[in-house]
Amino acid sequence: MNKTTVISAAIFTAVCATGAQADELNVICSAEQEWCELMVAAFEAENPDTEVLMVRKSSGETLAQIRAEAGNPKIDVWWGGTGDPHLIAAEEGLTQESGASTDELLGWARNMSDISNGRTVGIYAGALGIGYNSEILEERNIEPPACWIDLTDARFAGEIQVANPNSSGTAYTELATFVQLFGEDEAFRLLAEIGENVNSYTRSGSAPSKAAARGETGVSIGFMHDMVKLASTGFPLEIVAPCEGTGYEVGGLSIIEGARNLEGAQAWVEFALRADIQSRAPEADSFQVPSNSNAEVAPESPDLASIKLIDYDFATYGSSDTRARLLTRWDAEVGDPNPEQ
Ligand code: S7P
Repeated sequence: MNKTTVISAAIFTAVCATGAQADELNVICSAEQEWCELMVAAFEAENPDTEVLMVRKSSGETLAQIRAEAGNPKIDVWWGGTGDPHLIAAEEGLTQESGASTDELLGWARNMSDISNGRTVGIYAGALGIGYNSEILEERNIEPPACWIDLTDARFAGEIQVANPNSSGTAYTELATFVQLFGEDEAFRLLAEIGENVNSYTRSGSAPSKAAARGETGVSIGFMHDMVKLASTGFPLEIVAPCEGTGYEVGGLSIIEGARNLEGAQAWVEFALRADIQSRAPEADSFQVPSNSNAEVAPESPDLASIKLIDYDFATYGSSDTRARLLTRWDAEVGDPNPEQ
């Protein structure tokens, strides 16, 4: 090979390398890992010129990261996780209007868009509940819980696991649900009493039900759809819709303010709101109720119409001040004696 050929080959390689370079789309995903991975693979299959770099993080932790990176955002789009922190990010100007059409979406999903002036939108819904390991409770001769109030009973000493609301959107939904069901002072009294029975506050919201399924704890608090996933794979996990009523989440989807790949982020939003894409969630054993009215609802999905749901006030509990105040009070009056690092 002569000198000219070597130079041409080098230029050709460089041009090819540049030409083939994929656009990067940085996604932070707050749903379960399996579903996050399915979404990434499906998006890349439709958009071969985009490489999706995805990180999975709990909702409260994601809000903290987006706040910390506000001056120099590393993330383009935040998909999944409870809606309250998405609304707070919108209120704080950390996310931007996506321009997504909400025509096919159910009312509770459009509501998130209305509250946030189009900065977040609902992608799924799911109700909060109690899970228990029937074999463990039977072995220990403990009567299963039917109501939130039962969890304050001494028979559950050391048996309950729940997440920390500072890091977990699930646990923040629980905190906000208690305040709406019982009034603020009574809610904190009950949460502190339940705290006497808690063996561990986890960072992630789905961890307690996984632990209950495996028999590492008797009782968990979490989203019912996460429990369905475990029960449907054969674990002895029973699911309780608490007698007093319960709260629910609307999972959020937001584009970060200052996103480097805005076009890619907008494409992700359109993709994630499509009925055919939402209908694929059960392939990843995710059983939330989809927000697109034309998406298929898995037979395993908890029937929200048959659960006594509160009229969850997303505008109030998805506001920065309310969350900060409730978390400060939770730290002072309930608290986690052994926070996870
Ligand atoms: O995908 C399961 C799920 O329960 O996880 C999300 C949750 O916010 C993430 O976990 P954290 O509680 O740790 O924040 C829910 O949105 C979703 O339904």
